[in-house]
Amino acid sequence: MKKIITQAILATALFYLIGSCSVVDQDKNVAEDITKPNIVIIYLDDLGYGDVGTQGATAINTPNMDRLANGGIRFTNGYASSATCTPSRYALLTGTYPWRKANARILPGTAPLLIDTSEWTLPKMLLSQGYHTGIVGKWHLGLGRGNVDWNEHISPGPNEVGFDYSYIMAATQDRVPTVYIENGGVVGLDTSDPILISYEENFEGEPTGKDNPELLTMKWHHGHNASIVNGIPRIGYMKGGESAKWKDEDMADEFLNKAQAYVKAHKEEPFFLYYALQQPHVPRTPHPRFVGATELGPRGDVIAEADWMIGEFLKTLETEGILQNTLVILTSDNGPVLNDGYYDKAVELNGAHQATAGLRGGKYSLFEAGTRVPFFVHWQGMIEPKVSDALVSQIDLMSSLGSLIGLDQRFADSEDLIDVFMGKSDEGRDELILEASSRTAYRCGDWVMIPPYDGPAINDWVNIELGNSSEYLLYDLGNDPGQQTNSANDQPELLSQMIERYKEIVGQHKMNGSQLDLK
Ligand code: NG6
Ligand code: CA
Repeated sequence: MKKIITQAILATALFYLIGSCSVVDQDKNVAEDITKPNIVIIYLDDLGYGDVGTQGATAINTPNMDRLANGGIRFTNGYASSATCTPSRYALLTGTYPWRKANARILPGTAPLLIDTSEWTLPKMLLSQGYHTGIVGKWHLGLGRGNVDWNEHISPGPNEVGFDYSYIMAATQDRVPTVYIENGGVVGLDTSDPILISYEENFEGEPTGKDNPELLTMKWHHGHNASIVNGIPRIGYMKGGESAKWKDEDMADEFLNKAQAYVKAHKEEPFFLYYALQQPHVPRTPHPRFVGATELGPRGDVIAEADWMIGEFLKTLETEGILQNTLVILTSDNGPVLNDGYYDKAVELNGAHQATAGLRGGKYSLFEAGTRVPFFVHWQGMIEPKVSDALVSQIDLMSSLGSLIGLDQRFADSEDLIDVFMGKSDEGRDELILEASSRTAYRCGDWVMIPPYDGPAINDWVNIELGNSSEYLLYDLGNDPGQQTNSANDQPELLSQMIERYKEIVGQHKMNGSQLDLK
């Protein structure tokens, strides 16, 4: 009898739980005293939830990230939209779930622009409201229309989807072309030494990581065995463009300088800066002044380096007198990975450091560490510091920031959570779809459901559990943040309701068979 009653109570509770998941709160208001602050998104690449001091790291000092975390809202349930880069960045900039978009997966350096130039984007929205908009750092959303001539003006790109100014690397630090591109032009290019790029085949006579190990200063572990630039073997083949090639060790300073210059040039008008740092993605190449900053080797050192850059950047906002008028958001495009394809001692020197903060999985994974990332929102004088457990996603920034500056519009999958981001409410999302390499999972309240997927349970290269299983997985994150107990069998009703709602949202989205894409 007792059991039946308990079940009845549980079923009622589930009804409310699931019921609440389909309700979107439309009554969120913007505080009246907010007009048009500058907005900066500091976006790290592969920074884990536990890589930040405030969130448990002791082997890396991150005083500047801590300053943002402790002086603003620190979200404990803040998510990137995907467990890899391109899809997360696509979602951040469009407010659209990446699994809705064909080809929103890790892109090669030759991929065409993923964002349609007719799509609404975060920078376009801000542009339409009188903001100046800039991006400095990693792009990785494709360029051109499929056959880019790197020696001509490269278009469409960031400048065609809402950025007034762009200073970017095309894809990733480990992919060619290894050059900076400013407003569509390769920086420092000597036209008598034109750039040729291919992801299909090598150019005759060019050394590769595979065939010329003697030329390498960093060794590849998996992938990364094509063209060699600065002694580092990359993904993809490149010939020419010698004078334009970046120096890996200087990249962090280069992006910082450009970000600072952007702020100085636009401090008189409202501006939006998307400052997309390359750390701690591979290849990890700290400037010599950060080598040995930690005992974790290059992975720890580049996080210390990134932290320093963030500190210098904040100082610039301060000395220019605009820190109090600038909303700063810091987050990461996906979770952490130690060995992501080079021998750089990230695994060997890791010691007790927990980049995942004990969450399961990591980059590429549907488990929590794939997408639950550092997520801090800071606005000196306007946001009261606090820790919030509200469920928020980077996808929500677009509608929320629109709402902040007075727009009464919701974009795509982006919810208006401005009151949550401003610390006035802890009512975040009710539900969220998580994504990893085109596979999706469903979170509702504290519960997360991962449907069955083919494919290996672990990716041996990166040594990360991917979340593939022949069974449904169901976890109560409130009591089991490390996802150790699969409750699917104990909670059949909850499971079936969650599956139903999940299917309602993802619709025709391919729910099975997607594999980890490491191309
Ligand atoms: C993978 C790379 C990995 C990294 C990742 C993109 C191999 C074997 N692995 O394909 O090193 O570059 O793509 O990372 O090549 S992301 O953060 O930009 O999504
Ligand atoms: Ca990344």
